[in-house]
This record gives sequence, C-alpha cells and structure tokens, in this order.
Amino acid sequence: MKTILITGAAGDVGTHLRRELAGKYRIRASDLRPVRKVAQEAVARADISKMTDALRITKGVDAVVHLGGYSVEGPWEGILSANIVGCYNVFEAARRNGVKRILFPTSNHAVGFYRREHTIDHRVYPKPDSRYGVSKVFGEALGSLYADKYGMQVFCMRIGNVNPKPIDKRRLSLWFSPRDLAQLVSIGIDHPDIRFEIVYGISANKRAWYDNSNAYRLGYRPQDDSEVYAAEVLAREKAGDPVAERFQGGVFCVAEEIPNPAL
Ligand code: 15L
Repeated sequence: MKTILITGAAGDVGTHLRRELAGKYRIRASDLRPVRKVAQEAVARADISKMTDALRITKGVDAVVHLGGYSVEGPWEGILSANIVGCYNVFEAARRNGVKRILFPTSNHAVGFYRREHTIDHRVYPKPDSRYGVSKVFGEALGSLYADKYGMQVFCMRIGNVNPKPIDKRRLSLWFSPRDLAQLVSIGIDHPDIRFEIVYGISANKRAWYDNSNAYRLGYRPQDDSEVYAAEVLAREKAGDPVAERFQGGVFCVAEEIPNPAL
C-alpha cells in the first residue's frame, strides 16, 4: 500500500479527501491546525513555511497531495508565506527526500479572468483573478520546473469547488463532488505515466466552462453532474456584481479579501 502525505489535511477539501481515501492508501495527515484523525492515519503537525517542517513531513512517502496553504483571496503577506514560500518548501523538501510524485491542487482562480462564455482547456495561458490565483500559477510553474529539471512527476488539478452539493449558480459550472475528487486524486497518485499534467478538478457538469479532455485521457470518469441540483440552486440565486458575473472566477475578480475558512 502506498504512503501519501496530505498537507492542509484539516481543511474542507482535505477532510473530504481523507474520508474518501481511507483504507486505500496509508495516509499521513499534516496541517498547521490540529487534525482530527480518521481511521488508521498518522498525523504530523507542521508549518510548511518552515523548510525544516517540510523536510520532516515529506520523508518516506510515495506521493504528496499538497493541499496546504491559503485557500482564498487575502493579504499578500499570508499568501506569500503559505502559498509561495510554503509551496516552494514542499516541492524542494520532496525533491531532497527523493519523493517522485506531487499532486498540486491548483485552482480555477489561476484562470478566473476567462469569460464565462469561453470553454477553456489545460493549454490556455493563465489569467489569475486574485493574488491567491497568482500563487496557484506560481505552484503550476514550480511543478513544471521540478518535472523538467529534476524528473519529478507532477499532477496539477485546477480545482473548482469541492462540496457535497453545488452551492450557487457559479458552482454549477465548477462543482467537484467528494467521490469524483477521490477518483481524480487516485489517478494522480497511481497513473504510471505522469510527467507534468494539468487537469480540471470538476465533476461531469453539463454547465462546465472547461474542456477536461486531458483528465479523461488519463482515465478520469466522473460520476456526478451538478445539473441534478440546478433547479433548486437557481431558484435561490440572487443577482451579483456584474463584473463577478462576467468572469469564471466570480467574486475573486473583484474582492480584495474573502473570509478565510482556515482562520
Ligand atoms: C478555491 O480555489 C478556494 O480554495 C475555495 O475556497 C473556493 O472559493 C473555490 O475556489 C471556488 O471558486 O468556489
């Protein structure tokens, strides 16, 4: 059984993922915050903005799923230390510890300034909608460097919104159900032929703004479609900011700060 490190394990995405993957991999769950242990997991508290912590937690694992960091738009200082310095530390620590494979959950906000009428694939150039989005583009670029220069295997998932159900109209286009998340992450961990890939982390949503053929090529077969919830979601939708409504990134395109679920 493979041993995987999940950083940011106490967050929403980490919590869904650990529940879905329990028993499939030996999980080392790491976070700055206390982690409530699931089943057989090992827990490792760590501050990834410190290289010594990053080196300690990446030792002896087969793959890293690097969810840790700032997960919304916020002050530059927080994003710099968690998502730029922290992300660098995790890649570099993995390299020094001989860990070959990294899954980097990037975000729809790396490309959030594409308009909603456009369907974009994994080859479009980045159009980040926030400092947070810029930090995700940094992580994708770092992954590309570590793949080309050091032969690491890097799987970047531009995640939409992980939730048991889509929560609003925008999320009908980018909903990612927990079981589809687990399927895509398992492909990232187990696919024998990964070098550097970008895929979209979304379910099979009829309203998707993404051409996710790269994920399908690697065997992804999502089981969920947000359309099942469309009527109930649209019935409670209220009109929002016109700029936010025009672009895929929504409110990230206009807000300077979004409440951080981790604080
Ligand atoms: C993200 O990248 C965030 O991490 C998450 O909290 C949501 O805001 C999501 O995007 C979204 O766009 O819904």
